Amino acid sequence: MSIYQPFLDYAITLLTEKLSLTPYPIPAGFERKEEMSGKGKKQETVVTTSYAYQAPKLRQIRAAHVQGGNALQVLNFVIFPDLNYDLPFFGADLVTLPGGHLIAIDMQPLFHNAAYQHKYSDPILPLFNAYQAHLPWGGDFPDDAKPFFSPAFLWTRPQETEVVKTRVFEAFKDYLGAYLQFVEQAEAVKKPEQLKEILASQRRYIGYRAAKDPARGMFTRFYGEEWTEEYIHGFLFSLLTTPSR
Ligand code: DBV
Repeated sequence: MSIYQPFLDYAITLLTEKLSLTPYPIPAGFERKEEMSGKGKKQETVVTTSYAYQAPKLRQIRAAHVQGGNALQVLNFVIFPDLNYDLPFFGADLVTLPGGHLIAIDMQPLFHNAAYQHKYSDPILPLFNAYQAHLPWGGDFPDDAKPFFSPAFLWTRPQETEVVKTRVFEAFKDYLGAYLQFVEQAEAVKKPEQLKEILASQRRYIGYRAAKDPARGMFTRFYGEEWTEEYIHGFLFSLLTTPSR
């Protein structure tokens, strides 16, 4: 079984319990994609499955799960709030490649000011500090990505798979639980000025992530350019207005 299947199962079960989840459309042909990759003994089937839901206050909850054998496992899980809430994004990028594991978990901020940090980062700092003691900072990451992370960004490159299955899984659960508390407390924004800023910030985030998706190379190799660009722009990072509910 994939290392990240329990993460996905946990998240979907928890969200189903706590929220009124309904399906969010996945474009045809993107629910599941499977291709053979590599040659000879190194041949592996790479399967990518997609999951998507919506809930009150949350316009898209979506996951992409890539399974290509022991040395290629990815779970990218993002929650995009409705455009009339100032909630951060919940972002988890859990990546296992031949070189090791790469873990990014954060409540990705819409704004960088003291009030926003006080509201959405400070409450997470105790969790962050507790986990960082065991999950050391993962080192450099792209400068232009920095505006999209919070002071509670858990970014680490564990050597041991066991650490992913234990500490990282615990961190994922705790961050997701804390996120759901924010969601519960969140109240709709009414001020037109603020709504405009939220929309602009969500656009910046989506634009950046679609443009700089670190999985672009991998997906293009496995599934070709056309599929990959459609998947990134039409599903992973898109600002479709959700169907009315
Ligand atoms: N990353 C995604 C999606 C993925 C995915 C949708 C479905 O956004 C996978 C798959 N991330 C993925 C893969 C790699 C990374 C790396 C396959 C490895 C790429 C490689 O080594 O070839 C956080 N993810 C990374 C890196 C970071 C993140 C910082 C290292 C990139 C680097 O060093 O160049 N999460 C990622 C990120 C943002 C975020 C960049 C920006 C806002 O939220």
